[in-house]
Amino acid sequence: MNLKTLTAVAVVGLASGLAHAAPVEVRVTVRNLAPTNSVSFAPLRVGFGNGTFDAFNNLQSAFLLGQPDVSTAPIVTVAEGGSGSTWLPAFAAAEPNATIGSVVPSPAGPLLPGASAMGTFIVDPMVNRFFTFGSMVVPSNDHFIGNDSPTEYMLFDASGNLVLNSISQFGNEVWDAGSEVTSAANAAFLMGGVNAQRIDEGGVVNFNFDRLDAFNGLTTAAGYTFNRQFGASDEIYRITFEVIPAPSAAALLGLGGLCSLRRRRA
Ligand SMILES: [Ca+2]
Ligand SMILES: [Ca+2]
Repeated sequence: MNLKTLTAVAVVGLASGLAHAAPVEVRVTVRNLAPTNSVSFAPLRVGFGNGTFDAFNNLQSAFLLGQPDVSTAPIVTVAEGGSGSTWLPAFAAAEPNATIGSVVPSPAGPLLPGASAMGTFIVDPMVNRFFTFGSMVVPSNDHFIGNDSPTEYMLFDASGNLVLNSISQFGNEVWDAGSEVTSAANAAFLMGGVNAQRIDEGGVVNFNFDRLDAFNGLTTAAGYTFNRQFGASDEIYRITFEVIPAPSAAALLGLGGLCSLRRRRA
């Protein structure tokens, strides 16, 4: 968020008095903690919401949420393509006041083992107290990480204070979306894999990570030879949250004055 936006946010906050909590800027950092040559992750799709948007349930087929078939179901766009192309709009439709977006590595691409990425989001901490996420685990056909319950991760308490600093994902928290049959020929992030091809699995969302062994010894799109390695209790991914302190109102008004001064002189 640039200075002008910050100033505008502050002025709106001042004008509306104390009836609404001021939005806060939240920095989200993600880290791939999987062993070298193990899994990579697609950009993290995130939503700060009121705890109602729910794209899947354990042991049920992926929710369609308005899509014509499972191949474009919101959690399946995350799990099979890493894109969130229907997950993000479905979130926005379910919760118009939610803050949604992505944490994308720089340069854009999969988050390789050992790498980290960061994004910042403007969040109303009184209204959008819950955090929901999804990211494709690659190489795979339809594996992902994400929260089943939309109220599992409460970021802010009723007063708007940040009460959750990090979320860890362990090996046994990797899901198979049950939407696409495991096949190297149709896998994402694999040399020779054609991700657009799919064989419908007709299954349910279920915890599974050892099916990833189908790709052991194969060359990934990043050039490394895949080897799953991690076990059920190994932390493979971590999301951390920080509220970026806002400058005081007086400081912001001072900065606003400075900006006007500069504009007048320019
Ligand atoms: Ca659910
Ligand atoms: Ca599958």
